[in-house]
Amino acid sequence: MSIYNAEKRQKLMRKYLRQFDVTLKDRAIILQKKGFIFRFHMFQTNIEISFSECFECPLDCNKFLDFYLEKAELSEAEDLDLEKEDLLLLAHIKDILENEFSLDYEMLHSELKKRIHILKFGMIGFDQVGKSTLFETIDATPKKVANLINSYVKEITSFPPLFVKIYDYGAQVMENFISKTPAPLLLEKLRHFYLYIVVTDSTTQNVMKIKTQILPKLKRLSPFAAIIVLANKQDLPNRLSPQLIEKILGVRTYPISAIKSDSIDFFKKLLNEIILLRLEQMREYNCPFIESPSPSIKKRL
Ligand SMILES: Nc1nc2c(ncn2[C@@H]2O[C@H](COP(=O)(O)OP(=O)(O)O)[C@@H](O)[C@H]2O)c(=O)[nH]1
Ligand SMILES: [Mg+2]
Repeated sequence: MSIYNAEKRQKLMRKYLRQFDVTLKDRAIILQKKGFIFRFHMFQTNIEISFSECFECPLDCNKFLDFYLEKAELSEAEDLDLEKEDLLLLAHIKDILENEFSLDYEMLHSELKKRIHILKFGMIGFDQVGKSTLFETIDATPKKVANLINSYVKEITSFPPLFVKIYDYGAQVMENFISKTPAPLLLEKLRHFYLYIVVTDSTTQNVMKIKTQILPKLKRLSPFAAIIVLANKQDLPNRLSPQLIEKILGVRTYPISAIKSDSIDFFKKLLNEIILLRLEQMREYNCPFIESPSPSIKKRL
């Protein structure tokens, strides 16, 4: 599509959209209905649906369900000069506003709520730096991640209603991620994380590779995700100090030796603190999807 065409299409769409109760933000078309936010994007064929309560909430959960636009009835009055895809998008907008949109709203509600309660943490780093050694210390049964070689997930369920999934990826997966042409499926799977735990063996070479090959990619993939660095193998000689690594990477860095029990305790405490902080933050912003904890849970925390 030429720039001229895109501009012309946008202009026409904007003109036509004036008659509807929608908000326009750049190329996004946002409408609220039945307790949900529907976000369309001009020239795209998907809708993102989230809870109305999440609209303009300062927390960055970024939880929505993606649907693809199916066929819709195009009325003859709407021929205009619009392209077929734009007419389809408009037809969907109209359907939603007029309650003609066929969607299982109950399913949508429960599915979205489930997503809001899930926090995804990813162990990221090159081969042999200690990711799996740390992952193994988490008390939960590992499950294989579908479609990814040598990759496992563990689920932490001791912070209801939050449900934390921690992922450990195999060497091939990480190789693919840092390659020039990572698989779209992998990028999709690595998106929307709450936290990336980047592990380094604390050598200069490894830290520099993280700086140039991993961090920029993670930031592009999930701009809202938190990132921490674990400066591992501090027991070995000639390792960079966590202070220096933090300075080089510009990311909060913690020193550890994954083969030592005090480091494992520290790692587990760190994860617990991060989960608790998130829970507190959600309560502070009165997230309606976080019920107040029962007295027994409060005591345990
Ligand atoms: N000396 C030392 N060895 C470690 C440390 N952490 C992990 N290792 C060893 O480094 C190797 C690679 O660890 P692994 O967890 O499989 O790395 P991964 O490829 O990042 O998952 C194993 O032999 C571990 O025992 C550490 O802190 N110090
Ligand atoms: Mg591993």
